[in-house]
Amino acid sequence: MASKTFIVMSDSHGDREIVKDIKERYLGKVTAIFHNGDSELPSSDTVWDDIYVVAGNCDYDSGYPNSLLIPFPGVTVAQTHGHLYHINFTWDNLIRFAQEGEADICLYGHLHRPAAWQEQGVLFLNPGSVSQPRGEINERLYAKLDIDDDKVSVSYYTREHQLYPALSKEFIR
Ligand SMILES: [Mn+2]
Repeated sequence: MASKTFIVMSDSHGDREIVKDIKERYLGKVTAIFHNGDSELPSSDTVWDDIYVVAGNCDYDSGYPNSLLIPFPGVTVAQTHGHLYHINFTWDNLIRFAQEGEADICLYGHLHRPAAWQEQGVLFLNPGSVSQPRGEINERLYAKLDIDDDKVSVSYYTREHQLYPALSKEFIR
């Protein structure tokens, strides 16, 4: 399969400018752009044209799907915010969601903390919050995934589109 690049953001909480900024920077240059929920924008907003977006616990607009399962050639992506799978308490439900969809990559958010980890052959990715970080990494971030046949490279970027090198990580598929 040809290599793919995904841009992933989450938890922008009303900050439309950063969603628009990231979209304008990457649209047409990457395979796909994702927002994992809690945008607090109307689902009809044109900023969502060409972005895969799901509902967060702060999105009261019923136009958003709770989850998406997107089969790209050679890689299937499962996307959800995470609150419906109670990820504050357990990973079991999120892992089951990914497995049932036969996903290779599972994108989530909700915790406002960047994380990339592999479990039972699935790569789980939280891009952190692009507007309201929590935890020890006090940086507003989004993520980039570079996907090849045999590996996935995860990197994080600041809102100024600077690489945040401490979080770069590579996973064998
Ligand atoms: Mn949130």
